[in-house]
Amino acid sequence: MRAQVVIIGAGPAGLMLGRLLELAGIDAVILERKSPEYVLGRIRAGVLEQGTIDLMDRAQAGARMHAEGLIHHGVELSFDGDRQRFDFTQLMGRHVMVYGQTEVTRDLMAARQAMTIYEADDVSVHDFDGRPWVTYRKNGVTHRIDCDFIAGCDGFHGVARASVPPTAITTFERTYPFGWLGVLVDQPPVADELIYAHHERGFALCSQRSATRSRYYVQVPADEKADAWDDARFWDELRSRLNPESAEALRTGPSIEKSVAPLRSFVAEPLRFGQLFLCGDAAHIVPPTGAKGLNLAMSDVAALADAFIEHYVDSSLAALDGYSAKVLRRIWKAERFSWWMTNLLHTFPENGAFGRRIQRAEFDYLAGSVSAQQSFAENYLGLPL
Ligand code: RFL
Ligand code: PHB
Repeated sequence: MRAQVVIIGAGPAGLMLGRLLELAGIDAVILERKSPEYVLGRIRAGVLEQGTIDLMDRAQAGARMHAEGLIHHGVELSFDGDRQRFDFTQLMGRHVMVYGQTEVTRDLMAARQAMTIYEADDVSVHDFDGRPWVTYRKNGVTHRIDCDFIAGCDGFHGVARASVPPTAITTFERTYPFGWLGVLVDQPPVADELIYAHHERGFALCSQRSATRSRYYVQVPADEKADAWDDARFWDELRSRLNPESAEALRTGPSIEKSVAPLRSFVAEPLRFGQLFLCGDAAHIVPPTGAKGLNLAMSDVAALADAFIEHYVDSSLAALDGYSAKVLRRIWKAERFSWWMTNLLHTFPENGAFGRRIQRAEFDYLAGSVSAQQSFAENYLGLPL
């Protein structure tokens, strides 16, 4: 088989890239290791920046998002029970949308007309410095696809980045000694807007998926197992980290999903190796605190799709040549913001009493300075593409 572009991974990055290319008349095949049901079962991001909303519209996949997504005009930060609301509309004249990654993925799957090969085993990339080809195994039979380009949209543990010779790639990484234990529950959210809370016992986040479904997280040690937390223990811990009014308003119930996600900052450089390009979590990871991971994946995809279109339509390689440097500048800014927000709100016992006082001073500065609030809002809402 032959295709112009082979995309590895049918997460949000791969599906969006595939959709933008098919709308431009470019023949792109997606290879995904898991089944569609498995991909849709992963509960992840919940906050979409305007750039992501616009991209869903460009992909002609935005109708349900506009009907069901919740527009959020602000967010609350709370520090040891003291609350500060950030009014996005007033500070920046913009907003975000709460719409689950699962739904984004479902809408992109439904919009796609071209071929996605699910349950493709042993995907491997060949000769990406020359004329690339990709092999995979399906139902025990090995297949080969010859192509012009390969897009590695296969997440942090994927095969694309791992196939690059170590001497050709530099990686930058910070792991945090904690993760987030997340719970999904069919109960109305504790508040209309998201609450990011710092407490001596650790960070907590109150998020939501709809008027009747909520998503909550608490900071736990990195090696914590979700099984060690029955629902009662989770709700008690979450309540203890919130301000008293929110703790009182919390509506609990049986969890419908519970999992621990590790926190990591990671960037690979460059993001192009011959005819192989990296996009999304295959290229970078941010801790989820700034709600940037999915949005950053989407902004990589927008740049790469435009570069492929420029190549096939205008016969120009300039945008493909510029892809890595262009997106890395934006990636590092999102890394900085996610790292900063993680440092502000989590408990780092190793930083001691001095570290806590600095965190408190940072919070007080944010609470008291309109310029600091604007800077926060500008980053949270998403920097320009
Ligand atoms: P994905 O979603 O990991 O998809 C990669 C796909 O590639 C497949 N794959 C392979 N296929 C074929 N062959 C192989 N060898 C393969 N190896 C892997 C996988 O099965 C998968 O289907 O990466 P992508 O598309 O780059 O998307 C990135 C986002 O998923 C991620 O950045 C966000 O979920 C991060 N994130 C958040 N981002 C936000 O923008 N806002 C948020 O509010 C937000 N909250 C979160 C988050 C991530 C979290 N976790 C679990 C890490 C909250 C959490 C808890
Ligand atoms: C979520 O709803 O899952 C979510 C929201 C905001 C974040 C991270 C995760 O910063």
